[in-house]
Amino acid sequence: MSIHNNEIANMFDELADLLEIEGSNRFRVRAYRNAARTIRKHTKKMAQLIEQHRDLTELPDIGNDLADKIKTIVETGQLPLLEKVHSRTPATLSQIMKIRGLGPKRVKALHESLKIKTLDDLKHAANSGRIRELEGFGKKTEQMIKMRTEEFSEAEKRIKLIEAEEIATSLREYIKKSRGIKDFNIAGSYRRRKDTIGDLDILVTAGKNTDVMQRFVTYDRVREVLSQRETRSTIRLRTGLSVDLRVIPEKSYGAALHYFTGSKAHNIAVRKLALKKKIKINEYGVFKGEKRIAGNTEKEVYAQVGLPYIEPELRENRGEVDAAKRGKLPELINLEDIRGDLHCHTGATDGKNTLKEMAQAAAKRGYEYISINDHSKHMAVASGLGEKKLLEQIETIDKLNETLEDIVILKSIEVDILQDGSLDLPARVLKELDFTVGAVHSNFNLSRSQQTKRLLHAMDNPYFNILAHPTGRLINARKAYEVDLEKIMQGAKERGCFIELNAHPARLDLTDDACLMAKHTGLNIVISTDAHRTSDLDFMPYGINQARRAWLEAGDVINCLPLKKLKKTLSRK
Ligand code: DGT
Ligand code: CA
Ligand code: CA
Repeated sequence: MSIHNNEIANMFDELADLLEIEGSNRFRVRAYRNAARTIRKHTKKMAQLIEQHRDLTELPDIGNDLADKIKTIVETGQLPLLEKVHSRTPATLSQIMKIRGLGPKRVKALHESLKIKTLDDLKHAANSGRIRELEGFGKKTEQMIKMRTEEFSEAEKRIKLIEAEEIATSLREYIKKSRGIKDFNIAGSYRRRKDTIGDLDILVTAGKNTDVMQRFVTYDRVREVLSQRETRSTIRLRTGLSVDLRVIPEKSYGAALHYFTGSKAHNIAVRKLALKKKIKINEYGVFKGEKRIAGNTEKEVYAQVGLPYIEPELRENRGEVDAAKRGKLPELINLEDIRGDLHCHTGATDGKNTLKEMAQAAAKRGYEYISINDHSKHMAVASGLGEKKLLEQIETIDKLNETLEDIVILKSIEVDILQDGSLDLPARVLKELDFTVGAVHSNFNLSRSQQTKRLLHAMDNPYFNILAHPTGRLINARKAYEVDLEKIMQGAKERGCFIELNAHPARLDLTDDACLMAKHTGLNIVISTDAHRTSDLDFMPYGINQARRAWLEAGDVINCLPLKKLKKTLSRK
């Protein structure tokens, strides 16, 4: 089983946190943090490098000792030093360190004087007024801790889909090695491709002598086993994520998959139909009286209530059951429908690759076009493009396009929308571009009406075409700014502009609800990755997930258009 880089990095970060709390030498602490950063950023898996006998000490900040530790983690899933530290200092303290305003000294004091180990302990202590009594804390700090603990547990409850995928990939490899394993699937919100995940719901079928449950509860990344029974167990992983595993009889697999995929609201709507037909649907099958009439596959389950198969992304009780009944389900967009990426950066600003590298990477993904949208000056990226530099880039692209055979680079920019809604570059240069993408990177705190006015004003500029990451949210890190999305969408439609569904798995800030709103407004969208390096082009599936959850079809998304039509669609004439 090959461990994901993020999981290795998390171990080093946790080690650094705990050592820091223990008052360890700060150079040592920093060495582990730097290693974590190197590993997290590395595009190849450490496991793969080791397999190829590559010298890990060639990586920045990795010396012999760290290289050995990485090898141990890859081979055993464990870091012995971290285990040793755990015997002295509870692992949960590293979670408490993540609360803004709580550094290692304070966490240490809370642990030593108040025996605080977990977030819950911390919450209780703050609520009962015990923290203010501690030296160096006071009433204000206690208030701050109380507020931030609540915020934190709210955000930490759900993790990003991409994080769940990293964890699920390792777990899948491990579980699939169990004796007698047949089917394997992850149901729940994970299968419905929600942008955040509460927990994982794994379903398997297996032969009689399977050891899958035993393997599951002894997985090396388990923090605690929350419950263990013959056909169902729940574990909590070191990352804090909990995972259910259910062993299902083969004849019930479809019914169980349907039941545990949810959503609950969708299941209820389907069961209502069943009730009318005097049949019963549960996780074991479809029953008429005592007689089991279906349950092998999901398709069978739906067929029993007179419905065609409904894609998991649609199962939110947002009208899908009714649409299915009337044969009006959408033909959901697929990754293969995408013909290009319309928001990408290069090393000219804060990207990591050259124009040519980005273009070739897009061609490799079968795209017809890619646009380059480096930042304008105002965004305070070290080298944001001013007028002169942008004109140079335009010239370079024109030349490059003459040499490229299977892809066209479109000339564009991610121009900053200033506080008053004006753009960071003059019309005389914007008109030289194929199209303009605009975005907000400052003044997130304007009032709702001011922010709305600002964005509408930006779209008044005749060269403006696409509003990028229109709400600015970063999952679990930054809330969306206040803006009247309905007005923005209406305004975009009237002006012939479009809005972006940013596929970056930490953004996806046009939520499924918002994408649905766009569809109802009759406003087409663009799905873009905001790639800062070639590998980021692979974020596209996250955008597709979100779009599918919003019922979008290829015809609702303009980067499904062939180049000629795209150009025509983008021209505001
Ligand atoms: P999550 O984990 O919060 O991201 O969301 P889900 O949808 O994965 O929810 P979860 O893990 O609580 O349950 C998985 C599925 O199991 C859920 O989507 C539908 C089904 N389920 C759970 N509890 C019930 C229930 O009480 N009634 C029905 N009909 N279905 C349930
Ligand atoms: Ca779940
Ligand atoms: Ca669950």
